[in-house]
Amino acid sequence: MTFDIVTIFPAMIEAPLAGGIIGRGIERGTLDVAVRDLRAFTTDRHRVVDDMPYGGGPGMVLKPEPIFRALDAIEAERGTPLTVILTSPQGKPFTQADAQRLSGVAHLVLLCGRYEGFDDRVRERVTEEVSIGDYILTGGELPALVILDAVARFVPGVVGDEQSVIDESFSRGLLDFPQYTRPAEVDDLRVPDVLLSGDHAAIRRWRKKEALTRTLERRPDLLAGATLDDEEREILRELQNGRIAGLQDG
Ligand code: JA5
Repeated sequence: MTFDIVTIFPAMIEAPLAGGIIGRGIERGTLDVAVRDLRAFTTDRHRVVDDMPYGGGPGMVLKPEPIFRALDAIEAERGTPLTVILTSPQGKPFTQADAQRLSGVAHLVLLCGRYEGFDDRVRERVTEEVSIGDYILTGGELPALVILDAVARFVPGVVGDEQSVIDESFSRGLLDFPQYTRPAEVDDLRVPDVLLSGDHAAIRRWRKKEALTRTLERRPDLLAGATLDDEEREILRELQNGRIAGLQDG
């Protein structure tokens, strides 16, 4: 899968992509990321990419022509109509389902905003406008990296166990249960006894209870969309009744 990322800060994109699972995907050729410096698509001596907003107001707006030229160049090079993603707080919330769906597109263009954002006419060339959360950032580079990371995980060969990536996206809907590794005690902090018990049924039930407890406390909105098995539904009922009958450790 190929990504073209258009930015005025190429180093902000290149450095984080050098390491980790995504970096390995690029090294192997499973992923191809082309970082495009927006200033390379200016035609003036000072390589200006921004200008004052019509109607007045604070800050600057990204000029449309360099972006149109960048998209024309990418389209000419790739030889296909482009799928262009723009990140902004005005976009539709970007979800795990979006990440999986977009991983089926051979080639994505990510436009990184700066200043007060884009001249709205750029949206004529945008396929989808997405938000990664309800907060303001100084630019679209970090959201572009977030989207690339979430999408690239679904590309076959990027993450070791492909099936587990797919399974995760279906079976989740609850927050993860707590994880522990050795040692069994550190600074007086003990791993829950049930995890050392060897009782696999008890461990499974404990993990379900912990996942449900976390979800109920932190993200109750997720419960409406979660697929629960019979045991999880029973545990949830008990938690909602403020009871914990029949459970170890809690
Ligand atoms: C800021 C110029 O969903 C959170 C987001 C904040 C933000 C995004 S997405 N893009 C930009 C931007 O600022 O382009």
